[in-house]
Amino acid sequence: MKKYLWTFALSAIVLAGCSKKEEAAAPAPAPVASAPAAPVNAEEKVLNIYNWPDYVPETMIAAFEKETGIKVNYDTFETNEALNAKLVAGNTGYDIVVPGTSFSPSQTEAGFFQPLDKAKIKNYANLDPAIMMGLVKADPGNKHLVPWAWGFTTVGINRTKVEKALGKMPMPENAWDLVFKPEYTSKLKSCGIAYLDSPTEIIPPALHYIGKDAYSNEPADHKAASEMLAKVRKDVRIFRSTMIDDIAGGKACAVVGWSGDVNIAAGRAKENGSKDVIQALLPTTGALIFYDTMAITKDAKHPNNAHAFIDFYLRAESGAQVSDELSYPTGNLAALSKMKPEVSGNKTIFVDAEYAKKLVAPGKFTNEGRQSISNAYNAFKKGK
Ligand code: N2P
Repeated sequence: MKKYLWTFALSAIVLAGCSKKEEAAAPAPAPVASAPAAPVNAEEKVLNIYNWPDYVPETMIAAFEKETGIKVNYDTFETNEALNAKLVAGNTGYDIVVPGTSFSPSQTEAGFFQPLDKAKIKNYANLDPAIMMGLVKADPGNKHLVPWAWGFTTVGINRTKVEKALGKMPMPENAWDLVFKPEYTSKLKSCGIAYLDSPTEIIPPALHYIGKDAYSNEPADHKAASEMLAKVRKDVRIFRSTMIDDIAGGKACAVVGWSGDVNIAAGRAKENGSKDVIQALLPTTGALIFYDTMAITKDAKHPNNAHAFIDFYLRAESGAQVSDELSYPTGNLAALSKMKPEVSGNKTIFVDAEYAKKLVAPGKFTNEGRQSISNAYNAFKKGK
């Protein structure tokens, strides 16, 4: 059983010798030993974070900067592949990165991250022990990874547009049919089908759909997934990982996307005055769960600031703000009682125990497996 058991419980810089003037005025040069010692944690007040787009509440970074005086440089990446390439190349310049579960085990194993100093993260206690237990397989001893948020890859739809495009054809029992079965995609292409643009986001659900292990490392399985996908290739118009605007703005009516992003799109469409019903679906055969986690890079220049940010993020209030504004659970148990009831009660954000059983647990790709997945995806995308 190679799958993980994921459970759902459900200072200013103090410079040494800063008083140069006084020293110069002193009758005799002060011995070096008497100069004020630099605190071990002296660090420029900067923090470089690399995270997914649409994943942090608007005011959170500014609030952290205001409280700590630490200036945050916040950059984003759209795929695990992009983050992984940076980590493999080394010297990322980032202090905190946020890998997903299909990549974090091998990255942790490769030594890309430094162990956390939990004594500096007092809010660590807010984390859900069940989720931390689930992360142990990816990160033995929970030494490097702290949950940012989790969700699942699923089918998202603009139900209003989908029903119109299907006409007399009823909605399928299995929602994956909408994006993987030619009978449906040939109709939905008129209102727009969008896929996440990443091999490791599309091949796993395709494998799952054809009844194979979603995290298979077997090239023959990848080929079979690619062949299934080839049948719907001409109907898929958009490949984009940041597809919130495509859904909210009406360019896409059926997507292979992330649960929270579909919920964000639903909220954005409503704000823009749309009456269309936009939903993250819970396919009868299950959706694919992911956990995105914070890690401090091994060569981080600002590890203390990174710990300070992780501690800030793990406040119950921060976790509640993330779920309230971005429709993703964070793994912060203490946050649950602080969030809006319509968020904690939303079954497409916090799935119920019954559906949780259907969620496909994350798996681990080997480097060879990932290469083969990439080949299969590229062949499909190029329409070969
Ligand atoms: C971006 C959410 C990223 C989730 N809004 C996929 N790991």
